[in-house]
Amino acid sequence: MEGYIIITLLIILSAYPCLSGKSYRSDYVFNRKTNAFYKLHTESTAYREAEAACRTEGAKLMVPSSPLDIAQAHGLFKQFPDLGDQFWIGDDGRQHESAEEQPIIDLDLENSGQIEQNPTWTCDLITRTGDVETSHCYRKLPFVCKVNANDAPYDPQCGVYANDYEYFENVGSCYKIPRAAYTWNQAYAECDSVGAHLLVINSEVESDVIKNITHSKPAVDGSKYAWFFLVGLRADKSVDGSPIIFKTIFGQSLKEAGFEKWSENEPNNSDGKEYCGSVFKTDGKYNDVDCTDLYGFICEKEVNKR
Ligand SMILES: [Ca+2]
Ligand SMILES: [Ca+2]
Repeated sequence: MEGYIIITLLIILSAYPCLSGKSYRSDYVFNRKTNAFYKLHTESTAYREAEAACRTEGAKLMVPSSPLDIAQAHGLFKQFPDLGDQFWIGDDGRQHESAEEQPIIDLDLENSGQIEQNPTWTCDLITRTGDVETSHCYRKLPFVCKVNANDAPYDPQCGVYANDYEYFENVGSCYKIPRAAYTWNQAYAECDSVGAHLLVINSEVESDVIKNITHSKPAVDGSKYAWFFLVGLRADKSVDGSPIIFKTIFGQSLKEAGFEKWSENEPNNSDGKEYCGSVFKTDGKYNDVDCTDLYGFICEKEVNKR
């Protein structure tokens, strides 16, 4: 009976990591046996981008360090049977068989310039069956990120599962510009996963703080225009010429939110495609942009609600 209770308790603790004192971003799952958090990225990217995406999330491409890691990855793959058979993982420093049946040098790709430097440059992947193999790094595959529980970042002042949030006492919020260019939906999810949200400007003071932050940080690689950063504003598409009304992610009008300044000649709904909000680095005011273009973005976490 006692054993049964202990086992039940262990099952409950592993199912609810917060009860066992281990929690991380909401998009990562905890494995009690490995004491680590994992995420399967279902979108396919080249190896370098996969590495960068894991880094943005405070993790690394998973390097399988035991059969338990492989079992964890297998469990994640099973939830997505249509994703293909191969997933990027981190380099374990060992040699592996090539996953390719074709010769390593593909003349078509070489002639098209897709092979940048070394045509034999290969990266590690894991198959659904748990084999570690190698393949061309430029191929686009889904991938697995991992972070050990002891390394998983948490910022107690800002209350976020991330590093590098900066607290501004005059506003009572923490902010971060992650080093990644995402679509509006991806940016929304990224801020949300760590316990923050896409920036909503609520005052002139906050607009000034944001202007200072955007000026003090280096440009975000991959952003369509480095001077725009996505924020938590969105509008429904215009139907038959109906007015386009931007609201915050909390459902407020800009007036209700406390700041409703648009940059000059904005919002202009350029090409009829701009239904997401950004802030313009130069003046700290809003501009509408295309929700599907990649931009840097600003996450906010209120610390002292005022
Ligand atoms: Ca705010
Ligand atoms: Ca615009």
